[in-house]
Amino acid sequence: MENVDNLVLKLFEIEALKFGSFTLKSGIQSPVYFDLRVIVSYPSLMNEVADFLWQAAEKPNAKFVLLCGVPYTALPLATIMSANHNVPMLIRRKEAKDYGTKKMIEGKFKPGDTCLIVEDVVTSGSSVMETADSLSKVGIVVTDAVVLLDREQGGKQRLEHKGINLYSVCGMSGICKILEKHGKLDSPTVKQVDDFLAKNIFKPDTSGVKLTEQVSKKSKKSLRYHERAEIVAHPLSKQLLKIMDSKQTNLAFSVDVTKCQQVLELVDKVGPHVCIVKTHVDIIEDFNDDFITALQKLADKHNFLIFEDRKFADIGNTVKHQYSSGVYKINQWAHITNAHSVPGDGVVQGLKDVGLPKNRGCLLIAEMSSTGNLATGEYTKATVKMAEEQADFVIGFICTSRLTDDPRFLHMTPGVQLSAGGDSLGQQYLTPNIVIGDRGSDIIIVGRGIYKADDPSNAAKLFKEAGYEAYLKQSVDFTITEQ
Ligand code: 5BU
Repeated sequence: MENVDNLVLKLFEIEALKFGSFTLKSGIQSPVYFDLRVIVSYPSLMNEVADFLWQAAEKPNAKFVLLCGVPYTALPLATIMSANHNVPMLIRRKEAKDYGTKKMIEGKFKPGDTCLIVEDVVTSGSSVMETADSLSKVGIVVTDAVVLLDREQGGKQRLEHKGINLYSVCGMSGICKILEKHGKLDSPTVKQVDDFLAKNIFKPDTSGVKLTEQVSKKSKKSLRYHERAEIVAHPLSKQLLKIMDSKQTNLAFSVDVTKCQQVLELVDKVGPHVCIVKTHVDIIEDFNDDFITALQKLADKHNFLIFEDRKFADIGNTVKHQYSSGVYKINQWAHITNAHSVPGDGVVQGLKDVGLPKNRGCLLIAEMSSTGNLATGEYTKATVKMAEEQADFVIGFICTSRLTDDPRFLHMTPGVQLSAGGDSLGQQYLTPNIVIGDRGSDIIIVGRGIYKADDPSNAAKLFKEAGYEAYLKQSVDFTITEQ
């Protein structure tokens, strides 16, 4: 077994460790970049790295009966460890598409099994956390993770905060020392790396906080959908952001008509232009289970999520039943639902009990579009706090403007028409440009503006274009690299 100095020198030689000026995924300039993807071209080095990883986890006595590599670079490393030490492996699917119908974890396991997560580089720790979240959703226990290179930017502490010990083969400062000792790095570069580390630490607790600080310091703009899709932890948010990115739309269609056939016809016409179809199933006169099957087929055909606008507002025990039983059994088919925060966080907890096992997500109603509504000020603030505390299930808000810069939360705004105004019952309308561009929301929710139009498909296309254009103006496309 060679020592760590030799390993670091080899990684430097094959340019897996690079020094210079790099734009990271977050938009931050970094003097160092680790690109471990290249090691697949050096099989004997891969073997060595796998050995180092095994030792790093074995020495402190990490407890595990399974291994799982974080896709993609760590997959071959975990495979070698698994084969060499005869420890079964799991594969976590990276793609969120079709989530809900496909298994996210491949391989054999039983609830309570312990699993070691294997990773190539840790920065904030969010990729390890995401993998741990997916594993724990199916009952696998994760207490340990091992990484080849720790960028020493707070990832270890953040993981510890979540109950995961991180063992590393080497850290950023150790790497610099070794390379300096062997004449590969000069001291100004080492100093630059030290300065960078001192200023760029991810704080424990809220994922994405550091990133957001950086983004909002640069501008008040938000990240592009594809960048947010990489950051968010909830698979549904990921799926939604990917749909928004690929279909170039931030339009949710509120199909508030009262016959199944009408709903289905409208959704089939409008489907190509939307990322979400929002229902009020309790206004449908001839509701039946076949309707749901047909709606799900349209969701597959046109690639959108279904949001049942049920607005739960009772104690946890009651909403749990309202969400999963009765005629509508909402948790069985609606990807997203929503709740008022007025009962306190028991409402979220109750919904979560029957929603999370089905990978559902919930929006909290932090603000409303109707005139004279009481969801303002301290109520809105407390709702945001509630969402932050239940971020494994709460994926965002119904609101009239952006409430937090935390990129995990999706802001969805009803009360949208192509010109501002209102109806006779208190609804107030703003335009897509105001909602997305000026107020920084993410998704426009449009009902009558589409289904009352002479040509609903064309109306949806106009909303889609207006919303997407506003988004392009108010978001920033950072150069993407892997870290
Ligand atoms: P409209 O036809 O575009 O006005 O429909 C708006 C939809 O959004 C409708 O289904 C409402 O129930 C829903 N809505 C809203 O308008 N305002 C709110 O504050 C909330 C929901 Br919460």
